[in-house]
Amino acid sequence: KAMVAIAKQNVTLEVLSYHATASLEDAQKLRALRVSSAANYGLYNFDFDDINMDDDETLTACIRMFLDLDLVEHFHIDYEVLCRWLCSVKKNYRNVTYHNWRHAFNVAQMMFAIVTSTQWWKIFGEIECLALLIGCLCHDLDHRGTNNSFQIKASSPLAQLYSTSTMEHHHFDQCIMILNSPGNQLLANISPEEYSRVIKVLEEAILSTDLAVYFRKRGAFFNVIRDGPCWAVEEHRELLRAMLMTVCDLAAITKPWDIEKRVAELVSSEFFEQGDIEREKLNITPIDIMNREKEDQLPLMQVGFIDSICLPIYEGFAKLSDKLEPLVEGVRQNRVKWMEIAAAN
Ligand code: 5BB
Ligand code: ZN
Repeated sequence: KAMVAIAKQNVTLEVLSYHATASLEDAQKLRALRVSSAANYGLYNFDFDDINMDDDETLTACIRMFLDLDLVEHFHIDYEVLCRWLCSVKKNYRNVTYHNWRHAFNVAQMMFAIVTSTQWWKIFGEIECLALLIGCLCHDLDHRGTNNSFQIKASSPLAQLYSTSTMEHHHFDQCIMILNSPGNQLLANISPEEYSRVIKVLEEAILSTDLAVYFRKRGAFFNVIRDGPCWAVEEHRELLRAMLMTVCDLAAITKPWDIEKRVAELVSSEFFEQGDIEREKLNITPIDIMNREKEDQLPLMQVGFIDSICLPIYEGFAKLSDKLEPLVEGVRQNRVKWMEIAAAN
């Protein structure tokens, strides 16, 4: 038993020992920048695109979301701490092709667009809104561009630490580490009761971004939609929050074609890069989505992804609020585009 504990401790140290937050100087630079309006950044738009924003603008846009959801006032968040925390979160994303800071930022923007357009921020209240926004920004922290099954196959230290939802547990760990770092303590001024609740909702939110969790929970979610949800029931709200994380995480599939095409290429490149490592380092043949030699299958894979994963959840959400119908419409339009390309191949 003692030996297992020591082995576990060594793995934990290997995974978590390197950790760096942003400098006070980074925070002060951000603090001095002007924060534009949400409308100015396009934060209410479902067809939001970050392509023409520089990194500073992505950070000030995040500040705008915290301000407009009234989180800074309500939780007495110190403005400089918010700036430092945002810089630290950005810094703890790696320069991987898809699962980088820009992806996290886009996920948070979609959450903001959804809770404002539907007015669901009133259903969730400040605590859950805070947890959801932090959750979106942190949900892929320290992603290495490789998925859960890769961690298992490579017997990576992360897989030794967490046997299921491996990466998502790590993203949550990183999130907690930043929140506990001196100068980054976003939740320093809230009561112990509220703190516990934020962390609980935050953990559920980040762990829900594992697609395996989505598959496990979505049946219950569709039942709730069919029988009529009651937002006073915590179980229903919990399902809604979990599914909302998936909706925001996959939202590239709802966007105008030029955005969807660009993002799908990033996703695909990251998959291929994992496939290359699997071939070279693990001596295995990657599955089709990660196999460069099967690149021509991409359009049909996207159609499969849309039919099996995306359309059901976006259609479900459109039943909950007609404000969300544009998302379903976007998915349908992209399906037509991918079908056209598949037919031409
Ligand atoms: C998704 C679930 N996966 C475990 C097996 C493959 N499928 S899939 O057949 O629905 C599929 C999804 C196949 C190919 C895909 O992209 C090729 C470029 C996708 C796909 N996934 N397409 C997208 O546009 C997006 Br966005 C996504 C989500 C990517 C992040 C998923 C990360 C999960 C890590 C475990
Ligand atoms: Zn993600």
